[in-house]
Amino acid sequence: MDFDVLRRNVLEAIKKTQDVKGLEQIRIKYLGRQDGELIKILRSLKDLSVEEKRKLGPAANFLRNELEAAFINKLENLKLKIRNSQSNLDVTLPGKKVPVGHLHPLTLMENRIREIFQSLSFSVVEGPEVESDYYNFDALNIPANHPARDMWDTFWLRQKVQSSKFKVQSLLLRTHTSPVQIRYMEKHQPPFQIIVPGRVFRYEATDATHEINFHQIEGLMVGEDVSLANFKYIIEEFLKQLFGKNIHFRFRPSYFPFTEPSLEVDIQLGGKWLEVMGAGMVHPKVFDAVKYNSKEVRGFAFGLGLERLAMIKYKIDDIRLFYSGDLRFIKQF
Ligand code: FA5
Repeated sequence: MDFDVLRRNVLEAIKKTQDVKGLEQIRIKYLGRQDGELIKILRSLKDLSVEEKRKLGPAANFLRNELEAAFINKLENLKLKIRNSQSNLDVTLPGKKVPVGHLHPLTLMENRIREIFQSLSFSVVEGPEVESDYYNFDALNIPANHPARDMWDTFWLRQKVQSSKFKVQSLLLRTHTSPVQIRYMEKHQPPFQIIVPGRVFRYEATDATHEINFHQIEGLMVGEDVSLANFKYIIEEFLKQLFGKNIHFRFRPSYFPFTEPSLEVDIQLGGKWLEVMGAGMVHPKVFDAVKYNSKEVRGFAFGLGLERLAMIKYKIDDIRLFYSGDLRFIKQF
């Protein structure tokens, strides 16, 4: 058969067919590997003379490529038509909801606490998570070998630092936000009132109310006439704004080396008292460490547990849920 005739026939057939099945039949008829018309021609080439082969061989290959491309092209067109005919676009249907991310309950809680204290004229200050033992302990009246160091199980770092102010300092992951009190007082003069939100770390066994990695918000108010009565007023105001007027809480005497007197605040959760905050009047030795005149200034300090307050607010009975990464938990907030 003449190449031109074959070419015309095939292209004509491709053009006419309107479905994938028919197209496939045409492909098998002309380009099929077993008995396709073109294959038959290619096979018959072997009986020709070398000269004829040279002439017809490339022409036959060229034709095969051209026809194959025409088939593929037609197939794509047919598929597109099918897809278009199937998409019954109904513009009156409601749109698909785009999933929007949201804040972690601890972030929500921290934002709310910042808001309340800012409304009470407190400024927000931050400090480093890797601390030296001077700021985490010594300056807070907890010297090396003092038994009170056992109150905070510590993650120590191997690395040490040397500075002009101190000889060699051991480094640790801060066990509370209280070291930022010292850092702030070294650089500022009273009166002031600050809060310090931040992440803290303790090398202790975890359970429903204890994590090794959690958050505290430190508070510090220093001035000439600051008293424990001021502390009680601020904390009552804070707790009422956070939880509402009917919140049950209690102040309980306690001990911290950097406050005197010291106390703790508990809130009821599921019939039990949950400790949410340590506090007290700043110890004169702490003022000495930052070179304040401890006879002239007074202040109160507190450190509250962010997770514990979020547990009460959102009625969560296990602290470990905050860090579980479980979306079923997170999506509820
Ligand atoms: C302190 O860390 C003191 N720095 C608080 C303080 C500041 C006292 C200023 C006086 C003046 P304490 O170890 O009790 O204290 O921790 C304070 C709060 O952090 C606790 O009341 C509790 O709410 C929370 N907390 C303590 N340990 C954990 C833990 N493992 N997991 C979760 N929350 C904890």
